[in-house]
Amino acid sequence: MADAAEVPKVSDCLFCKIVAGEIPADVVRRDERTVAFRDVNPQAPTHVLVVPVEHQPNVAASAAADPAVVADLIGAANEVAAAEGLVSSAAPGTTADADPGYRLVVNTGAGAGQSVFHTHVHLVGGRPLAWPPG
Ligand code: DGP
Repeated sequence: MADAAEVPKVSDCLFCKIVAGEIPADVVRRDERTVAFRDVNPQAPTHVLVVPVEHQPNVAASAAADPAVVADLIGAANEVAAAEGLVSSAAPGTTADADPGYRLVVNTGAGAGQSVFHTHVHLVGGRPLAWPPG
């Protein structure tokens, strides 16, 4: 893997520009391989996007190029969830009040609602979340 500083950004990619600091964002976590920032159009009290530094158009491409990045994204999302108070010490499966939890969503493809074609994981939480999603 190249160092983050050596990874070429895709010049017209919005999230590459956020990763590079060229477009402002409310960054809540950053390491050498991932950046997490608040969604500009939040759908819940916590709505954070976790993106890889290395540009790929979607999670399938990221997994093909570097499978470890998928674990990096989920690990980073869980850390942000904990920082947001969404990770409970209650036993899994207890009531929603005791274990409010969070949801990770990875829209993959325009038909699934993907609108920014740089891999990203939505971390959503802080309110009751219905299933199935829309
Ligand atoms: P998706 O539809 O799954 O590709 O999600 C893209 C998300 O990106 C969407 O929830 C809105 C968010 N978004 C779009 N533009 C910006 C931006 O300029 N800044 C931030 N922070 N979020 C953005």
